[in-house]
Amino acid sequence: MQNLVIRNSLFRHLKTALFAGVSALLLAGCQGGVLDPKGQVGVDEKHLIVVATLLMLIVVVPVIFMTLFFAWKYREGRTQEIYAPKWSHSTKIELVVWIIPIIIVAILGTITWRSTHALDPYKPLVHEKDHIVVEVVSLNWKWLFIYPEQGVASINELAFPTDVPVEFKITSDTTMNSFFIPQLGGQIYSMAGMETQLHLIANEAGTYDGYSANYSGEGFTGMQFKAIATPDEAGFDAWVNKLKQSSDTLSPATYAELAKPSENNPVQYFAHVSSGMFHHILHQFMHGSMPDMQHGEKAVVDAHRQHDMHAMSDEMTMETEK
Ligand SMILES: [Cu+2]
Repeated sequence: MQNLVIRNSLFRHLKTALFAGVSALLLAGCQGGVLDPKGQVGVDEKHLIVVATLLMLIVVVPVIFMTLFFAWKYREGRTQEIYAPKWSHSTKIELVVWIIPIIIVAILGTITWRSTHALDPYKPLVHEKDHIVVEVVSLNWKWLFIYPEQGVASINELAFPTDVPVEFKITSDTTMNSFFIPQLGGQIYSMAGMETQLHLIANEAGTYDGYSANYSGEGFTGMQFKAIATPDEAGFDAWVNKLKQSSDTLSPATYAELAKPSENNPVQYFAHVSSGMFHHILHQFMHGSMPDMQHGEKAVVDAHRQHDMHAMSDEMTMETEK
C-alpha cells in the first residue's frame, strides 16, 4: 500500500514535470524563434524543418519503441518462454531495414536538393518591388548597418519596410560571426575580407531579435540588435529621417574609433556615411596593413587605387549585377 502511494505520487510528479517541459518547449517554439517565422524565407525553412523531422521520426519512433520492447521481451529474468532462434538470415528483416531507409533518404535527398537551391541565401528574392540594400559589418561587439542608397548608418538597429525584399551584404571587421534574425530565416557567416550575402523579406511588420549565431568572445552576449520591419515604406523613410537628425557621421576616422572593441553598445545613428565605406572595410585586410584611416577619405580612396586589379574586378562584378 505504502509502495503504491509513493509510486502514484512519483508518477504524478513525473507527469507534471513532463507537462511543464513540453509546454515550455512548445512556448519557446512559439515566441520569436525559427518556428515562429514572420518572413517568407523563414516560413519555407520552417516547413523544411517540420517535413524533415517527421520523415526521420518514421524511423526514430519505431526504433526507440523496439529497443525498449526487445530489451524487455528478452530480459534475463524472463520465465514464460525460452528464446532459441535457429535462423541465420531473414529476407523480411533485410527488406525492411534496407528499403525503408532507402526510401526516406531518397525523399530527404530530393527535398534537400530542391530547398538548397530554392533557399539559396545568395539568390535574390523574386518580388514585384525592388530590393533595398543593407551592408552589414560585425564588429567587436556590435553590428554596424550601412544603408548605401540612403547614405545613413546605425549601430545595433536595423530597419526595412515590410513586404520589400532586403539584400544584405555582410562582412566582418574582426573574428567570424553569423548574421541571424531567426524569425526572418537564414543565417550567414560574416568574415573579414569576404563578402557574404543574404536575402530576406518580412511578411509581417514587427520588431525582431537579431544576433550572431557564432560565438565571438567576451562581449558576445551584448552583441544584439533589433530588426524593425516597418508597416510601410513611409515608416521606413521616417526611420531614415530620424537617422539623418543625428549629429554623428561615419567617416574613415570615426569608423576607426568605432571599430575598437566595446561591450553592450547602445543603438547609435549616423546621419551621413562616406562613400565606399563598406568596400573600404571589406578590403582593409588586403592592403597588407590597415590603411591610413586617419588621413580621411582621400587616403582610403588612394589606397584602394593601389590594389586596383582587385577593386576593378569587384566593380565589374557590381556593374554586371545591376
Ligand atoms: Cu578595396
